[in-house]
Amino acid sequence: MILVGQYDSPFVRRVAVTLHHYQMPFSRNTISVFGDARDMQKINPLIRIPSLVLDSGETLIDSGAIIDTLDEMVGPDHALVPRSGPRRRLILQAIALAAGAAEKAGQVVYERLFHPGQALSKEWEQRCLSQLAAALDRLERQCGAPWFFGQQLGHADVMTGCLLGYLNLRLQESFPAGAYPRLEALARHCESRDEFLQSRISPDETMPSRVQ
Ligand SMILES: N[C@@H](CCC(=O)N[C@@H](CS)C(=O)NCC(=O)O)C(=O)O
Repeated sequence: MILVGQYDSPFVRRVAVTLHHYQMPFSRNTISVFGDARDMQKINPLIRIPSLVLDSGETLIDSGAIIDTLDEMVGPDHALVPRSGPRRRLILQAIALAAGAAEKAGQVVYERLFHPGQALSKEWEQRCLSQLAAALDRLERQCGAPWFFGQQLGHADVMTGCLLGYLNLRLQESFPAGAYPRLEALARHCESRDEFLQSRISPDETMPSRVQ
């Protein structure tokens, strides 16, 4: 399998963490959505990451849909979410909140990249930042220990851990030290795991500082 995208994307990273956790071998294609848009579009018409190219040649897009397939491949005894029931529902809802927060954070980062200075829409930036803050407040209230839902690592931890890694990298102001103690503990816990260490964001996987 080939994972397309760079680890400074929380969505690519969550797929990488899951692949490592399931001990599924994969190689990487680290082309950039901004620097290599034309090549990227041949893989995903939306020019978005992640994509996962299966050994059969089939290409999957969207982290949630990719992980759904990985769960099926690894089987229900090892998947990071139960196949059915209330716990599955709780985990999927926490993922929706964390993934939505990651999208809001990304929109702030993109607004600042594409519309620097006077062109930046303060209203849009503010709206996204307050949506992100409200999602973090909710996640903080729901978050357990050591893992989001108790004693076992699950997909909610993977998505939330990747969200927090992204905020630390690109939008530190929205995740200041001391503001979200439970999430901070979860982030530390995640980043000390092998799956996360193997999917560490490398210094050469970066966004451009400007786009034309
Ligand atoms: N719902 C998608 C979100 C993916 C996403 O937002 N990817 C970003 C990188 S973090 C991207 O491709 N951005 C480029 C663009 O949207 O033009 C998923 O879960 O895979």
